Amino acid sequence: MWWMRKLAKNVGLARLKHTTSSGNSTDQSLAIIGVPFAKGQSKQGVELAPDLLRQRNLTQVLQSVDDRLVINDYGNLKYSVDERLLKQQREHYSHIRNYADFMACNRALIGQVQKMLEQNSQFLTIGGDHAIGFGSVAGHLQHTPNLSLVWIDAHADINLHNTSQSGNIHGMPVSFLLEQLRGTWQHAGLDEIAPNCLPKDQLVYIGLRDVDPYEAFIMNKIGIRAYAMDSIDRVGVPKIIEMTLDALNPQNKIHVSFDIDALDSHVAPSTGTAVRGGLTLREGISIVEALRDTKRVQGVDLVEINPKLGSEHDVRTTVDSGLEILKSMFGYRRSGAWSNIDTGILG
Ligand SMILES: [Mn+2]
Repeated sequence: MWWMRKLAKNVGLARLKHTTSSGNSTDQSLAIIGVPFAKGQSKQGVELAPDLLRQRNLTQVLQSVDDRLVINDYGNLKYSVDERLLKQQREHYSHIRNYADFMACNRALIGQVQKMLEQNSQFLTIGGDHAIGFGSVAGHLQHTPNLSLVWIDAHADINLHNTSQSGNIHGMPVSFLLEQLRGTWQHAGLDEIAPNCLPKDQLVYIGLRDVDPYEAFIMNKIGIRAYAMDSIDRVGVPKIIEMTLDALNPQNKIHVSFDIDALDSHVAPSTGTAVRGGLTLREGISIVEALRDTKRVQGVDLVEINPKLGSEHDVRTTVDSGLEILKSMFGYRRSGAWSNIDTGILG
């Protein structure tokens, strides 16, 4: 397959760059990892998204935004489940579906993200369901402890093992990341696999509109900044962006975890837990543009695109929306850009 050939080429390139880099190179390089993980929820199909985005010319689309960006596609993540994790699942987390798979996949992703950041200036993780947000952000935190997280989503994904109604672990990844909730996962060995965690004041949610009662309680109790759709309606996206950036430490790098269901189901219908009344595509683009313009975004996730849900047209619409978000995230300017052209034309 073409992307595997490209992968082999790019891995060679990344190594070369890594070994010859003087350490202060201004080269921008973006690592891409696909994580075809679907066991955080119950619908099949979300595991097809990484390869579908590649077929829809993901790298070419990003390259067209910035021709100086070096893009290194690391292919799709592989993992294997060991007996120790199955034992943990049986003993402590039996009501969570696929806990052992979740942990095995995220452990592998934590290592992969650290490796990619040693070799590249930025990375993009493509899901899969949002359960992989744990490994993607946790890996980022192990490489860059001073990190801020913007979680753009219809859902808060902050359930605990004892508050989740469904047992679907894609509704829990944030609780694995937060310093203040570590104690609730005492059997998960988090201090061993991801000792650096996120302080609650460096997390901002944008786009919420379907939050469980226990999630709302937890967020309120520990004081998490969340701009749900009603806040956006009251003050508008520009103000939400301003408040988000004011809240985050300006010295920190930023991780943007973008769940496609943050967008309204009209522009992103092919997703497992679509909710009406979400962000318009323009609002989504405005938000990621503003984050990008800080020049501090170092890690991005795009998750929950499910090509098996909806019609062919629905799938195309959803993938197109995802690509628009990624384009803006990695440099596309709606007002035009001239940094790459020969400007001698006007004499
Ligand atoms: Mn989510």
